[in-house]
Amino acid sequence: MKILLVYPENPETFWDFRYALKFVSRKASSPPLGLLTVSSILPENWEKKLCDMTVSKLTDKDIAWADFVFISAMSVQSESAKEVIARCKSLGVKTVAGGPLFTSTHEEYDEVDHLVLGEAEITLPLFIKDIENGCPKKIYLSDEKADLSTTPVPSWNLIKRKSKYNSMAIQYTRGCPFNCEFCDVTKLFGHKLRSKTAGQVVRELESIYASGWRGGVFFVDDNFIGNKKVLKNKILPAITQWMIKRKHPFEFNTQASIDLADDEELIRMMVTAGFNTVFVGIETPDENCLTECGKFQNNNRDLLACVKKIQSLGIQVQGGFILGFDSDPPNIFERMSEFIQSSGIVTAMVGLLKAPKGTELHKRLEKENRLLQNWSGNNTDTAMDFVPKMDSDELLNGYNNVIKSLYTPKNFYARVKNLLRNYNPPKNKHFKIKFREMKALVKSVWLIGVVGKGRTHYWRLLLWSMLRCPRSLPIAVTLAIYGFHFRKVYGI
Ligand code: B12
Ligand code: SF4
Repeated sequence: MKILLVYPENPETFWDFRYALKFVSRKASSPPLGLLTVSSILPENWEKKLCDMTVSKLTDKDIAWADFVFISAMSVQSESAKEVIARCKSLGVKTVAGGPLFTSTHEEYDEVDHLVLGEAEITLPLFIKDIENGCPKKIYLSDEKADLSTTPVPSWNLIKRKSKYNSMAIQYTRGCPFNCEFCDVTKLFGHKLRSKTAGQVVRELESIYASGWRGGVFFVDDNFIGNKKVLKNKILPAITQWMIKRKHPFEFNTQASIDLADDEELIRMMVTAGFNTVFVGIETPDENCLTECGKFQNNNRDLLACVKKIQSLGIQVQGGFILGFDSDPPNIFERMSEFIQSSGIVTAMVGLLKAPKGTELHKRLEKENRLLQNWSGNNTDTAMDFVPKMDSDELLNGYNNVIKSLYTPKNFYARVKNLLRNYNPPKNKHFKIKFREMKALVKSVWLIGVVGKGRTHYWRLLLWSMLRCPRSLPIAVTLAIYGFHFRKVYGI
């Protein structure tokens, strides 16, 4: 059996980092881990090829080669996914679809031959058995969640052009114990935290290492610190030992809840293991809004102090923020900008509240008769998918003002300085400037420092970092490049 695994194209978004990746001659942030995992579950004797359309073109020849085209996608990729399905149809090749887009909106994909939904560890073996018996069904659905301790190592051998990616990826846990009203992670993966063992994590690190990769590795867990005890006693010591044995080939980033700030020992252990960046869902500085969306882990704490603490111990914080809650007070826009500006969160994804299908928010708004169109899948687009409590124009204007104020060169560079004043980068004896990074620096000098908007701010930042915190100079350049991407995406 010949299987072509296809990851459709992404539109331009905040997180696709396309303009920043050009500086380091990369095309995508990370490979499609879902498809690599699916491939590892397929029978060994089936032939497999991967086409990640972010890094390479999908040709008719590729499609015609396959007995089945397996497609995985997020909602944001729906347009490209539909095109791929139509192309397969016209070439007479059967399609199999799974992953978040199809799991949350499968009723919109009648043209797909086989919808294998939910977690592949559960539904894919049923499909394989039916294929082998010549009676595959249209749809495979299950509420059962996989036991990750039996998930095989993803098929890294399928990635032929690793140099096109900025980082590789590992998933240690699935599921999240929290219950934020707008979030579909818990709908897709449940509340119970399920994890791989330390042995599995080390095997995955080893397999990425053996594939020749050196550089960034993204732990894609929705909340890496979901079980702090196991993390401290087993996982982080295992990662640290492995990193020492292999002479520190990787740098890690991940996602975590804000209570990371409560555990200094855990932060220090993460830094020792090689973590340098964490994405935190902060959402809003307003207590009532936090209560409204059920983000209780963020309530009753000094969020600013939490961010500063994580940064000062050596981990950069990226943040997710939301405007459009029913409880948003009229001054939320100023408060949001002020909070982000003084936090030194340089990569601040501010989105309008969205109500993905299946979420508690979607259910509530449906009852309240406030739903409009379907969500596009992009958290930072400005089309409302429900009727907000605040006047729509006021909300949109306020939102646009927040974005403009955060990403205008003056404020953006001031925020980078805010971070670097407080951030304490780990002394990295293993850090070597690579050719690619030198090229990025040269490109940044030309594109940001000579022809770019806000070039004086760029030079001031570089000079300031050289004098005040020379160890942070590579970070200053990287963040200046991020700024270039954000300004392009937001048209600033
Ligand atoms: C890593 C990640 C990213 C990476 C993408 C890397 C990549 N190349 O895929 C980055 C940071 C770039 C990213 C960006 C975005 N992301 Co994202 N991301 C994730 C995250 C945290 C992990 C994905 C992952 O690797 N999981 C591990 C693998 C093993 O799981 P999986 O892909 O789900 O695959 C399993 C099953 O779904 C299934 N499966 C998957 N595909 C297939 C295919 C077939 C044929 C079959 C049978 C089964 C199957 O089997 C797998 C094993 O069980 C998820 C959350 C999550 N917990 O999954 C969000 C998530 C996928 N992202 C999401 C969103 C919204 C975004 C953004 C739109 C946010 C934004 N505002 O910009 C952007 C899009 C940017 C862009 N244009 O690229 C949503 C998608 C919701 C949806 N319904 O589509 C998720 C679910 C998080 C959330 N709820 O907010 N993301
Ligand atoms: S937003 Fe984050 S913390 Fe909240 S339920 Fe989703 S994954 Fe969990």
